[in-house]
Amino acid sequence: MSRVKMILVGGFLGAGKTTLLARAAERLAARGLRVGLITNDQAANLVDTELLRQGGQQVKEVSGACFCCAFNKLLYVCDNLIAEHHPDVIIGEPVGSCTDLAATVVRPIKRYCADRFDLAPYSVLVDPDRLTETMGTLATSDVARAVNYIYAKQIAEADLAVINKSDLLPADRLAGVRSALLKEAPGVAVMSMSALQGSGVDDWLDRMLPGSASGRVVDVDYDTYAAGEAALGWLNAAVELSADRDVDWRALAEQFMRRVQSELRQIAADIAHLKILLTTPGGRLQGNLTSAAGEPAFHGEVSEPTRYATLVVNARVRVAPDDLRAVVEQCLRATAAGQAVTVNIAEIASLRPGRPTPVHRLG
Ligand SMILES: Nc1nc2c(ncn2[C@@H]2O[C@H](COP(=O)(O)OP(=O)(O)OP(=O)(O)O)[C@@H](O)[C@H]2O)c(=O)[nH]1
Ligand SMILES: [Mg+2]
Repeated sequence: MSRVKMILVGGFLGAGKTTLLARAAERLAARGLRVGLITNDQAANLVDTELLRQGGQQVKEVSGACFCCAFNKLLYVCDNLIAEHHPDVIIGEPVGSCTDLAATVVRPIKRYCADRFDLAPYSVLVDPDRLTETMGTLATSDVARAVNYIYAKQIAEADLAVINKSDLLPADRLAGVRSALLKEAPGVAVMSMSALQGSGVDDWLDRMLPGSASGRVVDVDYDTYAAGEAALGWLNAAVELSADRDVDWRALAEQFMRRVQSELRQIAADIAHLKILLTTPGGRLQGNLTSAAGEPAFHGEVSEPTRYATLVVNARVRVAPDDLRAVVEQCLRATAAGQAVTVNIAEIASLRPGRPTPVHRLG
């Protein structure tokens, strides 16, 4: 049996991992290769899974724990993908608040699964604005320091640090971002790309397909790591929306995102990533917000008015999970009421990620 190429794409929440998975899958298909994708989250109802699936990709998810804590489930899901779709390449996206993957996933795959998987260099995506913000300002609290700690460790363990969103980066800032990265991870290979626009994605694949992961294990203090993860409130919800006349779904989605942003701002809750996927019988609209002060970005179309839609909401915010849930539910109901839309929250989970307990740790 020939080995399946496996590519893991790490990086903090909102860095562009899912965008890269979608773009890379298209580029690999154009090269005649079959691709399977694996998403990962602390809970079910993932925007990422739904988005990639609706984009026509073969996707499976590991939900309920990160790849390192659900290592056997990751292998199980890979086996299912291989049995059902015979991929040449599997690309996996670990949870964006996760680190220590070199020791807990990369090295275990290399040691125990070398006969089945050929693991590519471990890539970590970096959002230039978040890097500047995280590394450039002094953290003012233990919580902020713990979140920054995760961010720094993610970069330090990369085989390849990928500066993403290069389309937003003036040429004169690239050198500064590169040197900030090298400060965190001396000697790490660095490249830049725009996963959204596609520039650099083929170059990246040309490094991934023939390359091998090394597993650059770094020291990780699990108390600080756990404190950083626990600082983030997590919310996943699946919602059904209906009305007795056609609805302007785009307006509703935009109002909802802006309302949540404004409410969270009022309680000084820092947004790591708020993402939604609104699906109607004729279209879909993705909304992302990756900072408290940023502008929500929308992709897709729901121009045909309809009476029904489904909405998946995923929020990762530095706030207590109960408060996050209260804000999301209240904003949802207020926005829907404004357009005479009925809301049925089919499933909702809000939580704090538990302490990471990896199945393996090969230092
Ligand atoms: N301008 C620009 N935006 C990008 C690029 N890549 C991703 N984005 C945007 O960044 C936001 C977050 O992208 P995702 O791909 O969802 O990020 P992620 O790393 O998967 O986030 P999590 O799953 O929450 O960890 C979305 O609005 C994307 O459209 C890029 O190359 N350029
Ligand atoms: Mg993602």
